[in-house]
Amino acid sequence: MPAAPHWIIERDWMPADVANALAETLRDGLPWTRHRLRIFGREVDAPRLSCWIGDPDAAYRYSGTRFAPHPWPAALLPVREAVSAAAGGAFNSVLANLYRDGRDAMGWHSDDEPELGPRPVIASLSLGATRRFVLKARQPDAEGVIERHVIELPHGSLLMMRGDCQARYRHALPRTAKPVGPRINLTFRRILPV
Ligand SMILES: O=C(O)CCC(=O)C(=O)O
Repeated sequence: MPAAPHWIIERDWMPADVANALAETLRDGLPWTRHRLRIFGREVDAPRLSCWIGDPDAAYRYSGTRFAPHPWPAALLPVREAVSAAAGGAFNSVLANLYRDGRDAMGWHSDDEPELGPRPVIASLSLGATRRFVLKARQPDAEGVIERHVIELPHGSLLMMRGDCQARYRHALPRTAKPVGPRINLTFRRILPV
């Protein structure tokens, strides 16, 4: 398992058949919506579909919008347990994202909202098409170089971001011109009372 201080990935974390069944259940069963994002003071449609899921008190402010959580679907309860056990701490919410094809994407950002706390553990489970995930340092190093890492996220992989990952890096899931099928990503988070 390749490790870096601020993230770790386990590529075959969920068996492929379990991941197939989960992807199908979520794709057909979640109330997917297009979130609105505020970028440079302008409201735009997010280039993907999303669903915020969590315990009733786990409301989340994301890109200027407050999301009340959708209740946990039965299919996600064992996944929440297993991901929490892998992370060594209980998650009370998950942002589900559906990337319908290579045109859907996630722009540069850090998950650094105050309700996540200063050094959040965020566990990111990928289902479906492999997509490229990119991390970029927020500040140049002593030589003026911006550190950059590219990680392929295959079906059933679990990426754990932790420590100073959000404070030191931004991350993105870029568009791709390659023909790719749909992908669901689940980013488990612990929302703290603020
Ligand atoms: O889809 C992904 O792997 C990235 C998701 C993400 O960056 C987020 O939900 O904050």
